[in-house]
Amino acid sequence: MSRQAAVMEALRQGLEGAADNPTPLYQQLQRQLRRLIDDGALPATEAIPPERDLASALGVSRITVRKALRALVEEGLLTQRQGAGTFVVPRLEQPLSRLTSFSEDMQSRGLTPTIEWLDRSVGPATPEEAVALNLSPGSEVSRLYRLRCADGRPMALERASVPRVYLPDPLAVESSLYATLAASGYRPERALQYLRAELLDAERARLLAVPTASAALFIKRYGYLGDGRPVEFTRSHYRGDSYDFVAEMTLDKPATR
Ligand code: 16G
Repeated sequence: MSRQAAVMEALRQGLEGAADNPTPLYQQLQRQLRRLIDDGALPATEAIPPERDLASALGVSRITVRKALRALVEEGLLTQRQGAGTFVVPRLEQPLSRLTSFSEDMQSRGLTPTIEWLDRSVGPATPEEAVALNLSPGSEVSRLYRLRCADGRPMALERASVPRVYLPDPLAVESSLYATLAASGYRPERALQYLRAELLDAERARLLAVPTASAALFIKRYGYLGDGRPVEFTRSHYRGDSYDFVAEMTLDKPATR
């Protein structure tokens, strides 16, 4: 069976009994397509079957198909290219061994990074920040809270805290935190990163343009200067449907005697 035929078959099975289901038909189709995208059954390189083929194979109207596809475009999972068809938006891979910035990661993939600022302020370190940044009580930190987008598509929410001695004015960061820190000689040279899965609350989901309780990767990054002083404490929520973090591993060589 060709891949397209297998996709149609999976969709047909997924929609069995759809008429008895109170959920609107286009939402049921949207859910089935999302499942196939998540499973990797629809590769990013191939156009998904045209609207009329989907409609006739599934026995639904073209309007239903169009609404389902449009909803997935709005979710950021599909993209429509004029004259070429509808494609799955590729997931982004980020190697875990290199200390790069969001701006650099996006630019290296030919994507344009943009920011929606949610907060840029200065204040006394919270107990969590004081521990993370090894600050004494009352020390000031600069805070940046931003929605990070790639080609206009929301990708991650990031809340960064930097000791004020290294970033006196958070408004100095126009786009890249690392570029601003590098300009004054304080770019992190080493970092520790902790990743865990989380479900997005309603507010974060709204900002990231996904349904409430969607999966996200919650990442804490502790960045250090060359001499070991902590310079960055960042907590990020990356959309789980858009990002793969990739680590290369090698087998420990047995000690030679
Ligand atoms: C990345 C880092 C974040 C850092 C930011 C700087 C992860 C999980 N997080 O998003 O800790 O603050 O890059 O990016 O990779 P910028 O220089 O573009 O502001």
